[in-house]
Amino acid sequence: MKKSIIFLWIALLPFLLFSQNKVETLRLDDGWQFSQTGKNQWYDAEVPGSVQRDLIRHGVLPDPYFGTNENVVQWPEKEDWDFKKSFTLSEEQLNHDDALLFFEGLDTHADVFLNGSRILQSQNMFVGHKISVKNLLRKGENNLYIRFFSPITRMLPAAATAGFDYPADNDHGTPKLSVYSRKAPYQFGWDWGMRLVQMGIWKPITLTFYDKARIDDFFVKQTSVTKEKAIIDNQIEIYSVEPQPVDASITIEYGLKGESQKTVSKNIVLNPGKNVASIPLQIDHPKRWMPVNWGKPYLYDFKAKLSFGNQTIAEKTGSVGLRKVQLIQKDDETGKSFYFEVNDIPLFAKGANYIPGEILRTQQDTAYYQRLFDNITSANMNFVRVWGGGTYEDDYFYRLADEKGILVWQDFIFGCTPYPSDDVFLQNVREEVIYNVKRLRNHASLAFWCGNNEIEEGLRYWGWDKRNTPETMELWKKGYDKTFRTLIPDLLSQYDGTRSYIHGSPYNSSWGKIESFKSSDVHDWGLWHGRMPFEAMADRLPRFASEFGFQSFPEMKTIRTFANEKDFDINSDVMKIHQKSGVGNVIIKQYMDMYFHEPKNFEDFVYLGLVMQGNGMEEAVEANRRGRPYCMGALYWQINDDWPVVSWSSIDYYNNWKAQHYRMRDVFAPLALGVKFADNKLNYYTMSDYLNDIDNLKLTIQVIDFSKGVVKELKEKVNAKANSSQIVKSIDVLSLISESDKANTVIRARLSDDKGKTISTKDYFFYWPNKLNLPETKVNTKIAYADGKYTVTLTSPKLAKDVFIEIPVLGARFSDNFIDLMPGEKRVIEITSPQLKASEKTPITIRHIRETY
Ligand code: NHV
Repeated sequence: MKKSIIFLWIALLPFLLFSQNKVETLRLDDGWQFSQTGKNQWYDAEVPGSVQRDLIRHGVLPDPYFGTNENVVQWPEKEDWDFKKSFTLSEEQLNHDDALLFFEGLDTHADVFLNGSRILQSQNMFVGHKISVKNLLRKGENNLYIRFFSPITRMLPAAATAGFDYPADNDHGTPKLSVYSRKAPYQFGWDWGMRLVQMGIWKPITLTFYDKARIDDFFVKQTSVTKEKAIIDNQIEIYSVEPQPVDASITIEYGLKGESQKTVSKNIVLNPGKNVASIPLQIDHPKRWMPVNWGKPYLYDFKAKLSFGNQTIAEKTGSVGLRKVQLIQKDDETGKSFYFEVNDIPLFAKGANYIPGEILRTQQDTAYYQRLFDNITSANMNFVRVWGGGTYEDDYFYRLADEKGILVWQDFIFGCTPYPSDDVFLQNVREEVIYNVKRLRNHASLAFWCGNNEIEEGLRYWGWDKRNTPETMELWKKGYDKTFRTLIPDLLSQYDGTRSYIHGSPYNSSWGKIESFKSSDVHDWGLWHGRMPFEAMADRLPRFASEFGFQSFPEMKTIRTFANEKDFDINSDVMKIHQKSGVGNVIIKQYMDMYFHEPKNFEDFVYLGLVMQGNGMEEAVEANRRGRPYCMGALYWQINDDWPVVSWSSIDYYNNWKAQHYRMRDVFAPLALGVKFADNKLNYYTMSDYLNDIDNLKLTIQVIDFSKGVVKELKEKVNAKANSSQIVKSIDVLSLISESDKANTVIRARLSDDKGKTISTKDYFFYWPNKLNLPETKVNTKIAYADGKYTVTLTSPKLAKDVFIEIPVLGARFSDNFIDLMPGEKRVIEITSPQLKASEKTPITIRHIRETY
């Protein structure tokens, strides 16, 4: 298990750069021990980490993912846990004016003691704590002790006195306690998540010695950004430990990364304690941060320096992209728009919902985030939603988004249930909002804030009123307004003031009420939960699709990591524990009956499910993208998993792309072909994100018989209009083939540039596989083996549909997969992984649809 080091960068930043002032920061992550309270049986702890993560590491708990082990790893949630550590300090260190202990994150209910004094009572895992401890420290050995209280036993009295149960259906515990703690909801279970209610030090701890004053916060507030001018207010929060008011100066150094820097300075008087300073500046003709495909995500370096005379006391830096992002909700002739403008240009949002990447959350290291963003950009996304059932993300997440030109939709961490709204609870929420808004507000990628996931939709439409009294419903509705319509937006205008906000997602719609689609983002669960066919999605366009998705099993090599051959049955205990949606397997089977011949066995079932999810979701996403400008976004549910499980993800826990991720890459391409079949016509679309028109493109349309190959070909010159979707060619199908040929014909369209290079291809089948006359055929493979890369050449005399290439190496990357191989066509697929060795010739297997029945 790797240790996350990314926090260090942020924590140390103010101090690393000016050793002349002898600021010294110690990391207090090493040498921790932990024990169950009262047991006095101490184990080494990894910090950041969690009790459960450490118990697994020490073999006290088994691998929680394997078999039915989830059942036997639950007991630690009901116990309290103690953590202790000693550290040594020198006289010199104690001679500094102040010592600041910084707990970046404690999960969740904890009392913290230092040398005999209780210095902190933590009750919110999302809030970091800075505590001045100079008076408590001593030369030689110092002792820290943290008692973590079970969130279960701690919150039982709350549930016992509430007078009602919260409808937190995703919380797999009884009673449902997740709502009472400000703690990642998904730890309590979700419909794709195992339950592991953790405790522990989940972010780093540092101790910083400094003199005179420190910079606590540096907000580069973008008051206005246009092509001509960026107007910026630098807001700096300083804490002075000088006993008297003192003269000081602040200098802001700023400029494009790597280029010469300008400065502005201001003299100030620092009073003892907290001070705030504001330094405005203007940048003419800024190089604006642009999302991916629209230009470069330019970043400026900003540095705030605090000086006494000519001695620099403290510094803080920020990497800032100058841009304007707005959510446009305007009444129009069809309802109310819901789209984002970036630098005044409407953007079609392409992307996915992101859940925490690990149930053992602290395992997410820099490599994890790099891989995630590689998966995001490789699939041609420009948007990602950090969904409200998980956590606010680590700074590094947003930094990568800044650097790659990806926009982030940020939910506050509330989802799918009402929450308490008493004063004590709301005070806790207030601290959390302030802390996280301040932590994240400099990021260019952070596009906007959303209060929560689906709470209002639940209050209005999920039947909670049938299970609860009118008084309870009233309490929840009032509580909703207090939290999401008053408290959070008020804090945002105070602490951000540059971003759009909606109280919740969906904003004002429900998937059962098609009328509501006209004026809101929509979580359209008509597909899947509503059991509507994929085809229906084209007729249910929302203004912005912020959730919709379809489940699949992960591929066999992932299943083999947690199940044995004897468990390969959807009704086995092992498979059932890895399917958290009560209706999941029934729905998968129902859809499969609609679209495929019954598969021969479990492995074929798994394979067909992947194909169904991939092709079906491509159809749904494409409908959204063709549907712009009415519909301006497609964020599917969900990109990732937090353990190996059956879920709606497009990439499984072990980083294997499911069919869906390849299809998302195709349909999200900056310039992609789309096709809609209606009234026996095929309407071809260019769907372009580029900001310039592209002329002189060639559209080639081939009519391909499953056995005979190409029987007809048409060529056409077309243009792709900038930042839009438009029909470029309409074809009468009966001019190409007869009605009866539809079952054995595929129409392949190819868009190429003036040099003949393929930009996008689109295969159109008139039916799903159970209505097609797929020929029996054998796919021939030739494999060239090299270290790190296998190259597979595939051919087939007849159509082989949805060819799946498998290799038993977790996380191996394929240049393409789940492909249609046309009669006589040759396709070359590269498989890459550091684990591949030329000498080993790891076996590759091939599957296609006709072989499954
Ligand atoms: O079920 C898949 C996902 C969830 O994992 C996640 O919470 O926000 N999902 C489904 C829905 N929302 C979300 C909406 N679900 C329903 C609403 C009303 C009736 C049935 C299902 C995500």
